[in-house]
Amino acid sequence: MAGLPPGVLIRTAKQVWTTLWQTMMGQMAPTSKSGDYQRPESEFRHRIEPAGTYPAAAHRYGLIVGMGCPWAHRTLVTRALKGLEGAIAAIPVVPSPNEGCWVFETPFRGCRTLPELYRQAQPGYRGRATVPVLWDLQTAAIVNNESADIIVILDEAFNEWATRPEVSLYPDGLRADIDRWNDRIYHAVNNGVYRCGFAQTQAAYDRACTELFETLDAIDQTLAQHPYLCGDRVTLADVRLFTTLFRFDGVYYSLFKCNRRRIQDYAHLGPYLRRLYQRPGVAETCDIEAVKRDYYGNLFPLNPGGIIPQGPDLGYLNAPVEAV
Ligand SMILES: N[C@@H](CCC(=O)N[C@@H](CS)C(=O)NCC(=O)O)C(=O)O
Repeated sequence: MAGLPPGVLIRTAKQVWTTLWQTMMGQMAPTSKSGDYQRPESEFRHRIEPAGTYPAAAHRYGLIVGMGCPWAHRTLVTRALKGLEGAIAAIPVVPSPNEGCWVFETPFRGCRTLPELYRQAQPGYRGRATVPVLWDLQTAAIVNNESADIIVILDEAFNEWATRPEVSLYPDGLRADIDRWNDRIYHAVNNGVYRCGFAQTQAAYDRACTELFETLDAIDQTLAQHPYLCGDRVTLADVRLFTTLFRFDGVYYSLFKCNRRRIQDYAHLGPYLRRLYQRPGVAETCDIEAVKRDYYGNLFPLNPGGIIPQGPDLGYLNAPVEAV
């Protein structure tokens, strides 16, 4: 039988590893003094406007997306719900585990990596090269790199080319309600799972995890009353919640330690996730194997061995759903 390694080895390895871990986590996940994860602000915030620099047009814009990323996924779900797949291209990137950045599947405008493209579009750019990007193919410019803006743009600006223009995900009458859910869900759920996973102290993790599950419980109660967050119709609040819920049982539950409960064990959240998943075009935007590969394979400080777990079984998402 192999014995335990001698104490001195454990102590040395722990010390070295902890120092490295803190350094890498600091790079990957900027934190406040108390160890709470803080997400950097997006820098490109232009709009699509009729007489502006970026007017609406078919085939002029593309979405640079990574399939694992929940923020990029929001834009693909919105594009699908509106039926904009034919008018707005998706330009895929995949994470490079050794370089810590996104790389194009096939070189794009002579660039191999996304940071190169950001610097081509804005010489001297030193911020993070994140997805999603709403990219102007005509002028080779970054229109916007904030998913919260891009989904509003996709909802409003391209109706002329949408196969489902009647779908309005941010209608005037519901905006206050949608915004209220967005604020709450962003902090406690969308970013909340990252605050759990990237916490660098026990207290920061406990705060994030408690808030996450209190919010999920409250949402579950709301969904007992009506099928979507704001009533009978799907809105951008649902789109924003959906991409986190889709990743929850497969990744956040284990890798980010969000393991008080699985989504599929909630009375209403599980059926809600399935209801959204089965809306036309949405399942095609969902690739759980890519999600698992991207998270488990690339967040080295959280999973140094890079081993990708086999489960869970998400077959319930394909089970028959009540009329939507
Ligand atoms: N505020 C951005 C956040 C996007 C974001 O954090 N994307 C991550 C992937 S999940 C990314 O591209 N990270 C690359 C990096 O930070 O270098 C949004 O919602 O659009």
